[in-house]
Amino acid sequence: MSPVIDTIETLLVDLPTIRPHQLSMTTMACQTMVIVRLRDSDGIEGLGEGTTIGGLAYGPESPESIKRNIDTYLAPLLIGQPADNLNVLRARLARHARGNSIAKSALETALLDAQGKRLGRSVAELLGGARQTHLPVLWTLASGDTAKDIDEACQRLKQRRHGDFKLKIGANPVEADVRHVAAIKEALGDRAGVRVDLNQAWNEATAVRGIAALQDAGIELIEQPIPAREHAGLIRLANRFRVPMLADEAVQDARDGLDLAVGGFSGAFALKIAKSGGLQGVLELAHLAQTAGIGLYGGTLLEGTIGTAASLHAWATLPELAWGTEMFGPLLLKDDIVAEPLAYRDFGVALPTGPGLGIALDEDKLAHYARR
Ligand code: MUC
Ligand code: MG
Repeated sequence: MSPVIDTIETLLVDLPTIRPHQLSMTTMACQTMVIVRLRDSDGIEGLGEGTTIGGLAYGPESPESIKRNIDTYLAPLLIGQPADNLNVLRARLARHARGNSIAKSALETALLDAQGKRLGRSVAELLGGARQTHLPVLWTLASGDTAKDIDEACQRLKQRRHGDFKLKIGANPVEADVRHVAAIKEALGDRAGVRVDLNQAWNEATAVRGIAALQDAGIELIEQPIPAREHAGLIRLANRFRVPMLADEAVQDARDGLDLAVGGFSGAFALKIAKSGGLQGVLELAHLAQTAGIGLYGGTLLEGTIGTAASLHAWATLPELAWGTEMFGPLLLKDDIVAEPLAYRDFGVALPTGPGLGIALDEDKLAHYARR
């Protein structure tokens, strides 16, 4: 007889960041994660995480809405159901609840973790098997200060922690942003690749001006320069410049991916389990992109260790990540709620081993940081 899903508990967990993290739409001093603890009738517990950036600054789900919508609408759809058929459970969530991709991703992660523990298999194995066990990880420079960013990048290179850097820009006038980026690229030279993420900050005319200057400065990738809905504009920019465009907010799921590919987009997609409603959805997008010749990048919504590990299990199954990953979320946080942190070394991170996600909670830390 199949085990059934008995209980689903959600907790808001607030962890301070190691420094203010300045993006075009918000500055973060703290990250709030929604942690899911799903318990099945055979006593197995699955862990999940749903996390976004800056309350409602990044997208339509906030930590509080993720928790409330799981508690009120999504968990009751799962409780009492057989726990071991993920395709049926995923379809049930899709049929009865629209949107809420971060909440769905948190639940699917917990279901996969539980199923992996039950079968003695890692989540990557449940998804067909890992093709790599060490994934490259870049670092995001976003202190808001050019000299501090250069110093931070030099330290990370010296520690062999990160070999590429993404700069968050768009909060300042274009000329100031370009000066900031060019100074960092000049200081790092050929030692590191430098990319930028606008988080939708520019209009198309500003983007044409800004990207031309960034291309001249030697920047290797331009992430989401214009608003998410402007697919046609992003395709025009991709065709206009030598430097490739990375679609992030523009590509939530396979449907967006198809629209961009059919529209003639060239460049790359940022994959995020949170955008695509979980690991299976994000892999659907990844496979579509591969077929269309679009490059892949393992993206983060700055999740903590649980969400980062879940993403790593998905990325590990892919044959190629042309632009590597940015799975550095746990390193941006002052502390962690897991017993064993992820192993970051040699410009990347090791895929966790063991059944499920391969992650165990530190109950004391969780109790300390959980919101009351
Ligand atoms: C984003 O938009 O890419 C990734 C790194 C970071 O600092 O923010 C995220 C989200
Ligand atoms: Mg982005």
